[in-house]
Amino acid sequence: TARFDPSQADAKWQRAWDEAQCFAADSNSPKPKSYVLEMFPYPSGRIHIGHVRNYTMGDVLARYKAMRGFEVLHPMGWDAFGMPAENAAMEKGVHPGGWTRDNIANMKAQLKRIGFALDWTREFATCDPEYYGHEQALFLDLYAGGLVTRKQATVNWDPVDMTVLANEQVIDGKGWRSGAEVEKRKLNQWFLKITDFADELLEGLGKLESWPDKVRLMQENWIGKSQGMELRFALKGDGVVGGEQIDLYTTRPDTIFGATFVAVAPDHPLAQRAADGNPAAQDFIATCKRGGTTAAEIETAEKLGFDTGIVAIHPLAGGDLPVYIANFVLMDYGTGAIMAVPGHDQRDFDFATKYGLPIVRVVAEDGADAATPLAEAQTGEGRIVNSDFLDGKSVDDAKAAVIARAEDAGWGEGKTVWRLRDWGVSRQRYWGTPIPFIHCGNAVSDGEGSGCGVVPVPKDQLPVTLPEDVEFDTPGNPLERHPSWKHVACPKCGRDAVRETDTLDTFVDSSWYFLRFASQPADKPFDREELAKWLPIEQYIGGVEHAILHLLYARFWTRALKAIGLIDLEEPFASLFTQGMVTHETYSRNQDGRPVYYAPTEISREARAARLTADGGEVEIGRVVKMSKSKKNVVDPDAIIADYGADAVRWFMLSDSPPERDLPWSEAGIEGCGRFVQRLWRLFGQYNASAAGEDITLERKTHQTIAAVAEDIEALSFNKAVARLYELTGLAEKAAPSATRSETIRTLMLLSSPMMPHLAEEAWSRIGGEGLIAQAAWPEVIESLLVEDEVTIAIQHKGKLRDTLTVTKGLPKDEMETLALASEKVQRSLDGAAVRKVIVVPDRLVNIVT
Ligand code: ANZ
Ligand code: ZN
Repeated sequence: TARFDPSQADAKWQRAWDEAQCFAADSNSPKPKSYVLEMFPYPSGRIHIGHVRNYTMGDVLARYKAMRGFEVLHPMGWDAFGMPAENAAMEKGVHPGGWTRDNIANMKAQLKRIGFALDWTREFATCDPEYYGHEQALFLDLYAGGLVTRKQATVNWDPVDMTVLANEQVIDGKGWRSGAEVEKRKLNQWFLKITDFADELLEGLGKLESWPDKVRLMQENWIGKSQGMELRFALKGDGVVGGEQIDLYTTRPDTIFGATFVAVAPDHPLAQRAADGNPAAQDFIATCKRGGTTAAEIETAEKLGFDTGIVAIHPLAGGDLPVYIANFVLMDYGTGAIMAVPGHDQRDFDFATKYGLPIVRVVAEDGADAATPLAEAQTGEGRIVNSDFLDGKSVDDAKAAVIARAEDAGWGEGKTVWRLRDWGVSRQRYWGTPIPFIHCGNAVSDGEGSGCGVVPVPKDQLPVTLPEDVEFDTPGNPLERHPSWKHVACPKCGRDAVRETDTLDTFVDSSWYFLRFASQPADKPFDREELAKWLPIEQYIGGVEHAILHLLYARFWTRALKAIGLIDLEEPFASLFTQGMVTHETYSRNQDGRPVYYAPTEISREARAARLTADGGEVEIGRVVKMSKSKKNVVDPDAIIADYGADAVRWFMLSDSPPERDLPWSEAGIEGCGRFVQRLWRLFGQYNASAAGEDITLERKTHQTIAAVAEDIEALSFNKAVARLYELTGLAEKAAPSATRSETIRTLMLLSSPMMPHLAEEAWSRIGGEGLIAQAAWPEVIESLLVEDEVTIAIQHKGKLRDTLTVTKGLPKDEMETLALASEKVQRSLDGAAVRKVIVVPDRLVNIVT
């Protein structure tokens, strides 16, 4: 037979699947349902190899599930709002919508060329007014349910781009695009009350057994439940009112006798008061604010402090503790003020060392006592020392004792605090879902001072669509500048009012898209009964970079929608899989101290060196790292599909590396896959329906492979499934023609079809297989062929081996005995002697005693 030609076969079968509507999920099907989903892509321009790996895994599972008799929902769409579209608008003068639509068209064509079994009838982009209109409706429902608030929040404000920046967009205190010094501003922002669900979201993690442990742990840390105590120290000093107290939060009340000073955040009211009329304090606070804003940056920054001159009184020991302003204390955690215990907290230790404050040991680990000096903070377990009535207690007992004492005396109580903050969803950007509210009053120019305030857009006026005619030539939010868009009549009183010009964080769009995939009525976001048919998602697959935010937000939306009575689901993703990255070495040359990278296609690679094809000169070979545009170590999916065909690329994505590990791209690897495609094709060509004869060994191996590949796919161990298919292919190649061999070849078509669907379809059609292989059933396993079911047993008489017999494994004792006694050799040895006893060891031996 001729070579398999993907350039013909791929397109042909993709068309056949489309025409047969093979992958359109029917929610009315009587079959059991299975919802397989990969994280939908951002339409940045091109599909990259990471997408290909991600979607290939989901595709194999979806195709396999369909073969197992499930009605499979495997949809695809576009996470289409966001900053890159506006950046493109600013840089290239194109409209964000047009840019996005073009990218979607390109990327969709790319996905089609890989032959994914996707239900394109359910495709949507989050920038479709229909989709974001339903999102606006849900936002209003959440508002009505008390889960949306508007409050003042401190934001990073870029004064040049005139926009709020996320923490990640502030680099060394400067805006990532403008390079301008970022200011902290207090602005009214919209929030979703995720903190109402902190406890549930934490508890729920315990039930997500099919999630990777590392992802659960990351979410747990992000939610950050901390059991501690809030306590109050009395204050004295300049400017302090009599009886005034300061609120502190600690997780270590047991160390209270080790507290040697108090520290407050730079934006704590007490710090503000100390700065009043004190230029040195003002300078200090300004310095603190210039530092990075993330918790990680604050942790690692050098400790800085300013003595306010205010003094706090220790509630148990009675001594004076100076109150410092400290850069490592955060205003929005706990109470924004701490009792500092340098002996047992490293931050406090560093600070005390720098400012010459006392360090007192109050916990002694094994081998230490009250007098053992501290070279660093002791943060482990131990017995309490130097602590009056707590001496000798364990850490836990001492915590309880201090809380009890404080609650009695009224200066403190046990308290749980959370690291999780409400989710600020306001973005001062154009390319996002408009937040469906109208402001009546304050900003109105009709002379009237006040109006109706913040008014929801009536649902029958949704969607609030984005205006098309916007300009990106000036910084700031185009919605704010648009001449007419924001001016509307107040839905309540009819007077002039203005629309909210903030749009929603794009993470909102991806928090419920999986619901809309399952059910798409025109008049509402989803239909509850339809959702119940498909959800929860049986398998969700995506990158670990979404371990925290996207997955937590989606879990929160699901619970929030349940709380307001819209759905019946608690957790959207029954099982989660995070795949590894596709990696490649990098090629670069040093130019003026900076690396200039070259693409693999520009390189000729030798055993130890790499040369730039253009000039033949050597380039440096860098480490094997994630493929990225900036390092140019990317391969273009289109190019490799053109070279090797979709099936070879799919096969490569599944081979060699376990799916959770990184997959190093190699030219040799993809070439090997291309060769295997042809090898299978040759074997498929040897199918002969009229071959006769049995081959029990091959039959056994075939059924073992059917069972094992099924297990591997269900466990997402694709590389193992691939290895088994290699093995069976090798055996079938070597086997002599027989009916069994033809059956094995046919089975191989079915088993390989989730991975190499085009090749399998082509082979299937040539042997006259019924219908499309994509719709064929997974081969039945004959259970009895799974076990190596014959064993050789020994038969002894008078301590000597008289005969061996091959019997079925697990043969009952009495049958073994009967067979043994029936042996001619045994009868000869017995020579008529009376049998006194027969000892049978199952599957091993029969010992006859006379
Ligand atoms: C006294 C103490 C002694 C503390 C000790 C720790 C160890 P987690 O567990 O992460 O919740 N803290 C409290 N509020 C803070 C804030 N706004 N900014 C910075 N640090 C703050 O951390 C709680 C601990 O972090 C608290 O317990 C407090 O220091 C500090 F041996 O109080 B501890
Ligand atoms: Zn009004």
